[in-house]
Amino acid sequence: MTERLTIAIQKSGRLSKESLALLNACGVKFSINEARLIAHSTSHPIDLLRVRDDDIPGLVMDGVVDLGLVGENVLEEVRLEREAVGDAAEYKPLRPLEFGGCRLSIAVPRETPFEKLSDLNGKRIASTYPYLLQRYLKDNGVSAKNVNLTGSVEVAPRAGLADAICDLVSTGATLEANGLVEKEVIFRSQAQLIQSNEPLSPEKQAMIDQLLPRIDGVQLAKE
Ligand code: PRT
Ligand code: ZN
Repeated sequence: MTERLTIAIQKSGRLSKESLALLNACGVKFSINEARLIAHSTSHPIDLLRVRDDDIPGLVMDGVVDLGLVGENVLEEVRLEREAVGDAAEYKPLRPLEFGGCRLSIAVPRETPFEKLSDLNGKRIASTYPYLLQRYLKDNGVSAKNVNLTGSVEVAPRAGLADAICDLVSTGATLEANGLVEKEVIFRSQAQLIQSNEPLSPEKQAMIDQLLPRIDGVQLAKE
């Protein structure tokens, strides 16, 4: 029996379309059934696992899947969290991917005076990225409190839950619409292709060795 390479991608969200399109452009074809977690390639012995983006780093780090396509923001946040609790947190970075670009930034309400990062000392900052945020604050000698939210971070100051936020920004329209001003970029991100650290069979390795130059070709052609 041929071994099947498994790749985790985001099921539905900002990375889904481009993840599938990249694989497709590399000649790896799928016919997706929206209701299914797994999609078998119609052209290669490859299976897609379609999951929430937050689950992708852990699946790769635990060796449950061979490859994953995920935003570096989520990847690094999960890595820091797993490291902190002693779970496996290793992976092989294979390629930066030319989509999913964004930045994780600290923003404050328009009317809040803010001159320097240390103005946040003793303040509450709402975020979905507590580990990236705390690492940045610590590196810069600032001590602030995390208010951990899984969504609606941008409304936290108005709701009286926090003094500032730390959230992903791409165009800046969401900050603007919520009366917030971006003050400090703490992490720049794009999607990345990663591999599990587990040893792979020669068949699977051969498939990856074939896939990588194709990805390079597709990305080069786009430039
Ligand atoms: O359901 P699942 O957990 O899989 O999806 P999700 O809702 O957690 O993630 P999703 O689909 O929103 O984003 C997936 C990944 O896309 C992120 O982890 C980033 O790597 C990348 N990405 C790129 C972004 C953005 N740009 C982005 N702008 N992710 C989120 N946003 C959000 C941001 O949180 C804010 O609410 O868009 C809003 C800001 O956008 P602007 O354009 O108004 O600045
Ligand atoms: Zn998510």
